[in-house]
Amino acid sequence: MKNMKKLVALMLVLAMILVGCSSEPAGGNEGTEAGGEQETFVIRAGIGLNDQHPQFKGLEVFKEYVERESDGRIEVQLFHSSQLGDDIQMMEALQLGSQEMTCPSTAPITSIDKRFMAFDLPFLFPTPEVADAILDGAIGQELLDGLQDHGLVGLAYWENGYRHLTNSKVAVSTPEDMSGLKIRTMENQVHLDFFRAMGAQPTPMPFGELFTAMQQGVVDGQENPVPTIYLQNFDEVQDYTTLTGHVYSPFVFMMSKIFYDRLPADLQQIVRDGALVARDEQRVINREYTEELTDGLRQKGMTVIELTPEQQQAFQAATSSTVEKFRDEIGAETVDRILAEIERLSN
Ligand code: KDG
Repeated sequence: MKNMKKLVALMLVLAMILVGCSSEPAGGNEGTEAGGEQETFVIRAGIGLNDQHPQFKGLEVFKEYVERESDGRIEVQLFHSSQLGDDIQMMEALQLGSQEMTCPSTAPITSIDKRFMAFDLPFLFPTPEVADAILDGAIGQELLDGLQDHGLVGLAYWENGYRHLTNSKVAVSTPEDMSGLKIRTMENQVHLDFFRAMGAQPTPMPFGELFTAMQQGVVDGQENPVPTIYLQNFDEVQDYTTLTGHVYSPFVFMMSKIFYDRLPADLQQIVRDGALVARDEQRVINREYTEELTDGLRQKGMTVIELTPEQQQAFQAATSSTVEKFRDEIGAETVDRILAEIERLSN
């Protein structure tokens, strides 16, 4: 019996090695140029959210653009709902060259470059327009460029959006109401810190495990933007949404550097342009959905709590120590430049 198990395990490993060896040519990424034919490439782009989410709509725009502009030399295959793994696993696959594209929130990218923690600071961006200006400006670009040292090509910031709290226990309108609530957070030190500061018990976990964790009562709640709460049907396992808007969450649309370096220059440019075309449309769709679906949550039966300016202020006050705590770890220069830029753009 033991030997049988060993044999099966050995066969599985062999099968995986064989699949691994044959998948690239079959996927077309080795390309063909025989007989004057041009090289062809396959991009597998994976995300954690489902195919109803504006993030997936962004991927569809990208696919349409790249396949059209490359005249079929690039095929883009789309995978949603963590079919290819969670954010961290997919970034690792990009680094190894075994997957071509993904689009994580900035929060898990901090395991690769701590400067991205700057975007996780609570109550940082006052409006989406200020966020756009900083992300699409010099600072945002420097951070994207830095990913090249880690085997990733950061192409553009897309929008996840302002994150809000949901839970199954209590109608939260003050930080005190959060006392003892078990809240799933993204895998990110800044998020863990400010949820502790609000009095909650944060539990980091990948997005793909979240719904079941709420269903089984492993956590009482979570935090995500409105389109995610609505489109992932969190109302089935959560009763209350509090519009805390405690952090603005960007996505980074990125490519494996190993794969990018294999593309001819004209296709690299098409990929770069497509990422920006898709960014612009994705942000528009995300903002429309955010507006429409906030009321949709009420229609689905959730209690939606809008905070008064005083209540909002109480959440900000509770988390005000986070910036100082993380300034050096993130890099004081990065934090100060971002804060100065926000100040300039807000006046
Ligand atoms: O596709 C993106 C998701 O994997 C993830 O980043 C969504 O905001 C998210 C979360 O809470 O994990």
